Amino acid sequence: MKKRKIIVGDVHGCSIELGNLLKACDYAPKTDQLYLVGDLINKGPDSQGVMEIALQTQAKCVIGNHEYHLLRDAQGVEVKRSWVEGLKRAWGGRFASYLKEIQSWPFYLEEEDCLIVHAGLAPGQAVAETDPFLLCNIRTWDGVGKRLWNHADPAWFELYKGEKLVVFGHWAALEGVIRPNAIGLDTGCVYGKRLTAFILPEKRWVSVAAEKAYCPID
Ligand SMILES: [Mn+2]
Repeated sequence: MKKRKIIVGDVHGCSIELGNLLKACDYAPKTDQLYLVGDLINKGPDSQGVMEIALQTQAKCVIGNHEYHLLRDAQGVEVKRSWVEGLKRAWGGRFASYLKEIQSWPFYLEEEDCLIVHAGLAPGQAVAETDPFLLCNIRTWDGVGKRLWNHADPAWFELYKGEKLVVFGHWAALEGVIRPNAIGLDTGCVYGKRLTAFILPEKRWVSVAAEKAYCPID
């Protein structure tokens, strides 16, 4: 039997809500495959707990902009961000193994019925040839990919004409996107809103309320 896909938006350290959401989906490892659309870590209270759930469930994950910065930091190619130091302290001896796990994640996952990416696609570009930074940061499209976030530009998914269903996260302010070929799953859990899953093949939305607002909206 084919497993259901339970695809979950930006968790950002909200391990309690992730546990609640899996229960609300009746998640069972024998019948379901969990996917996480990136940004599992940072901002929220328990990035370690989220990493543990990802490992225990053998979730398929893609890299979000927060994991991207963590990896760049680990490679020494980026100015240190204070939250990375915080995670190093919080994760202690587990930092190296979590880092290794995150390094194994791709920037996108192409399945037979959907394409999973953290932020989105560049209109008109093949995903395999798109800059990974763009895949985990884009919100809007300026025609060339220089500005990835500008109120004057259209959202990337308004220009996306592909038939393949793209499932993404990253854009919490939209509180979810439902289009025939694009599903946005960041519903702002860490900001006190909801954590959301989209289940395939049934195309069902399941969401649970955040326990609290862990972080101000930036
Ligand atoms: Mn993000």
